[in-house]
Amino acid sequence: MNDHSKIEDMLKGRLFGVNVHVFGTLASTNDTAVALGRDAAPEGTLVVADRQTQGKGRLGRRWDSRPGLGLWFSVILRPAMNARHASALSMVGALGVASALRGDYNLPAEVKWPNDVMVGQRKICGVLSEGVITGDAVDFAVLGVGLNVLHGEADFPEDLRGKATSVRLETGKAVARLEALASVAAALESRYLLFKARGFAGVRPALLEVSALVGKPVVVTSGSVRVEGTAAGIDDEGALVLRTAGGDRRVWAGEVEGLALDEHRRRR
Ligand code: BT5
Repeated sequence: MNDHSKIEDMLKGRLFGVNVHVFGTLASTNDTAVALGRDAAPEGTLVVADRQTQGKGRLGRRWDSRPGLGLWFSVILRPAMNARHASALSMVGALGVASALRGDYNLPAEVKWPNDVMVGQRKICGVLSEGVITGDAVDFAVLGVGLNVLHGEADFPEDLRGKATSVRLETGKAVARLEALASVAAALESRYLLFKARGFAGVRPALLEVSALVGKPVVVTSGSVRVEGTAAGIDDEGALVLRTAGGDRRVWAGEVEGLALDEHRRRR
């Protein structure tokens, strides 16, 4: 039995996994999923690769996707939604992964707005959603998930050591990637269906519960704009609400850095 039929078997009856494509090497599972989506592949189609040669992060960044160690996959989504709200899908994805890590591996996983899953200060998973847009509407979207599963410390490139972690490093267990895929796909599917039925408001409470930022002092940069404040929450449309000296500000996209507490105190 190969991975393909094992995965199909594991996900039988589920929306996520209705169609499964398994590859040894791909440039990016997101790119392949977009190509399949343009070819009318149905919602729930899953594209999994053992290795990506050009795994993508946001804004042209790279996702380190070595063979044999991680879960690198994308799923095709066909939500009826306005393009303006497409970024919410990353948060739904990050929530799904964090829920799976909490529920099945007992890890204190948190979502760092908008698309990182963290354990402590280290990133264990990144999520990248891409929408194919016609006019104002999302024609279809692709949700890409990179979860580090079997990495030891030395398996990360030098610049990520100390910043990245894996299921194995956190649990001490060599969890089979197929098992992790079943767990993550099921959790993603349930959060996505909730989002489809009730919109962002349906997932917001769970997201707030596992937020790595709420209540903390942060600095958000978006291009050349830099906003400093306390993360007060996430609003009904997925924007981060920052309490700043000049009042509350909503931030739609950006990079978050924690402001060290001592720095925070010094500045007050
Ligand atoms: C992300 O971007 O975190 C989204 C990553 C999505 C990857 C998946 S894998 C399957 C699918 N197909 C793709 O081509 N992509 C998706 P961003 O927030 O921009 O973070 C990127 C940054 O994370 C990099 O600049 C590194 O600092 C760090 N990073 C790269 N590889 C990592 C890894 N394996 N583990 C932890 N951190 C990593």
